[in-house]
Amino acid sequence: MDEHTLIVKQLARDISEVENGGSKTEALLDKAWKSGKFAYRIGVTGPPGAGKSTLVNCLAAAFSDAGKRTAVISVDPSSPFTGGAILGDRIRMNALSGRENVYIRSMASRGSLGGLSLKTHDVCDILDGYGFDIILIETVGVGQIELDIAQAADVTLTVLVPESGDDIQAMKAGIMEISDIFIVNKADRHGVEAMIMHLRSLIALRKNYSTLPWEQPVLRTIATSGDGVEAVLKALHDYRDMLEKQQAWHSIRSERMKNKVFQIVNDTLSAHFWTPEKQKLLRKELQSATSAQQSPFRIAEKLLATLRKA
Ligand SMILES: Nc1nc2c(ncn2[C@@H]2O[C@H](COP(=O)(O)OP(=O)(O)OP(=O)(O)O)[C@@H](O)[C@H]2O)c(=O)[nH]1
Ligand SMILES: [Mg+2]
Repeated sequence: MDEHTLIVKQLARDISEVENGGSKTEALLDKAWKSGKFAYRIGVTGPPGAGKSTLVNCLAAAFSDAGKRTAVISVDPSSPFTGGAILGDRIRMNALSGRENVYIRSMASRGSLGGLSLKTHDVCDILDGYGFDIILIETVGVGQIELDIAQAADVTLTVLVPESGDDIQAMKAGIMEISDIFIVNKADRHGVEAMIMHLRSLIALRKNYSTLPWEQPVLRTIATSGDGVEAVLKALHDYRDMLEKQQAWHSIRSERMKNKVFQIVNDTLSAHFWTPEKQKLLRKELQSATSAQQSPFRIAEKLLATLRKA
């Protein structure tokens, strides 16, 4: 087996280990952080079928052509199975599979939605450690979980289509806040101008989406033919430039680090706290809670009081 194949196999194993929360997770993340390398993380979100994968394909090919080591992660929070959508992505992604500097991976939720965005962070850290320059993270849909996943990224692209009016209506605040770049894909269809105007008017209404000096651009693409992809690449480049000039490139990373430390400490404290005895005490209190006319605060108080005794 050649060296490249060996590295890719090792990478796949490392990612699986981290995804499953295996015993080597900490050691792998230590090693990744030691590398001191950071990829540019690009989140791509938007409603089902908007053309996210087709666009990600175009972007990955362009980055790869420019000599950038590029990873594509497609995260599907809607299904715990490696279902049709991801299989479809895989087939289309085959256009990239001959390239040595492109790595493709899909992640499914396996039932626990909450953990998925945290896992996505860890997988990105592993990819950092392997020296990737670019990580494209595709998530289906426009729900809260997808927004969380998108926020694992340095920059978020929202891909819409001329018919996306209802999706925007449903998710208006979330979409407007997290999107750094808007794309109206399927610009070969009727209604593209109206959608662009609609987005621009919403952007104009939301003056303070970010403290960074950045105006959310609205770009049009035809991902199937590659039309408009150059402008998307330029916007991604400009955004990163802006982050670096504002010293935000580092503050994003330290903010992520802080969140991770909070999460580790909270998980550890909570795991220590919920001993079998405390769980038993909780069950006992719950059984008598209604008859004793207690609020949850009083039960929590009793449980926490055991800390003081300890
Ligand atoms: N007409 C037209 N069709 C497009 C364009 N971009 C993508 N498509 C088609 O739209 C369909 C969905 O594209 P995908 O790239 O799979 O969309 P997606 O957003 O990744 O879909 P999910 O991951 O399933 O949410 C495919 O049949 C694409 O060929 C475009 O610009 N114009
Ligand atoms: Mg897709």
